[in-house]
Amino acid sequence: VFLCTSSSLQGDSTSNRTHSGMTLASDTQLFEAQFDELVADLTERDLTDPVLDDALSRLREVLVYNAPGGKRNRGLSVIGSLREFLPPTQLTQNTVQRALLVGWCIELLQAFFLVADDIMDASVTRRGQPCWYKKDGIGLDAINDSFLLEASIYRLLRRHCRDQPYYVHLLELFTETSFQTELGQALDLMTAPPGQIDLNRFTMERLYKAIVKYKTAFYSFYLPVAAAMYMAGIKSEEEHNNAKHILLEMGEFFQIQDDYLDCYGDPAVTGKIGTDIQDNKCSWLVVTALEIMTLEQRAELEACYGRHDDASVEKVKSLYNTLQIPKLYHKYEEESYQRLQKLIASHAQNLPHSVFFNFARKIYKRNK
Ligand code: DMA
Ligand code: MG
Ligand code: MG
Ligand code: MG
Repeated sequence: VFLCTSSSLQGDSTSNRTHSGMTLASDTQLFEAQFDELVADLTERDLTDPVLDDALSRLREVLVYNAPGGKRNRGLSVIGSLREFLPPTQLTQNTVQRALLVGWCIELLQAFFLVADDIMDASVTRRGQPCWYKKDGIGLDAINDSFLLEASIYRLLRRHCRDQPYYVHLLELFTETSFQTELGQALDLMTAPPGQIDLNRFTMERLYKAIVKYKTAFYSFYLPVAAAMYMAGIKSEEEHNNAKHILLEMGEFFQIQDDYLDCYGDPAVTGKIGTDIQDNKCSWLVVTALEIMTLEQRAELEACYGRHDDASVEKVKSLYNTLQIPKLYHKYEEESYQRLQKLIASHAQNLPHSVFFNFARKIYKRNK
């Protein structure tokens, strides 16, 4: 089922041609193909009590609406990284399938965070469709749906990885990473109380960097690579710390991009409508603006940040433009990439540099 003749997949640049003229399905295709299997796994196997039928069909709906449709960088980088850590001979079909499955677990963790995040941030769209809680008849029941997404991770890991030597490492990695993300979300939310504008709170070094490290960098960057490392039998704390050092730096930049796109991205491309200004968020844009603005501009910002009326939001945006924030962002992006290259050279040590460059290539200059 995973092996197709080259003619059936001609022109598909994502698949890999073998020397025998056959075309091997790409990891992306294998990943896609696994989703239905995983949904069936979670909703049709072992919980067969008919009284649960409605709840399980709700779970199916939640999974289908919220798990696919993203960029899948996190999910795909588990198998991507594992291919760099292990020689091809050790990558049996079962190993590949398990890496894809662990990748989906990361996508489920992401879906869990996003369903909740959209409620907390009062967002409207996600991945080009209404946020789950915004759908008719869903509302705050979405809170329980987010718990279902999280619980699904551990059911899948148990079913598919329980007999693997790295099982406990993966469990600890997922629970620890979740905790870190939730601490980051707590900081993010506490710094942005609705209606209480206090620009003095927003600092780059003390606050901003802590928020983004915890709410985004651990789960988006360290988690997928660390999972692949454990699957490849790489357990040493030193190796993990080296990888973490590089990946958290990448994660910080990724969230800075997310903040930039919240204001300057095209919703038709990003699939989401920005809310950071209205939500009084400690965003890279506002923190950077605060570092360079005059006292008059600061007073103006104080009067219109964290408000929901269009006129106030527009005033904040025009302040950002006056301060040439887009230019500063692009300069920052360039510098960040240079810094990352140095970091990879100095900290990757025994780890294949390609793991980090593959990831970096996907995120720098992104517009979604
Ligand atoms: C995202 O922060 C962090 C998590 C843990 C989902 P965010 O609210 O800026 O994300 P988005 O812009 O996607 O809503
Ligand atoms: Mg959000
Ligand atoms: Mg948020
Ligand atoms: Mg954002």
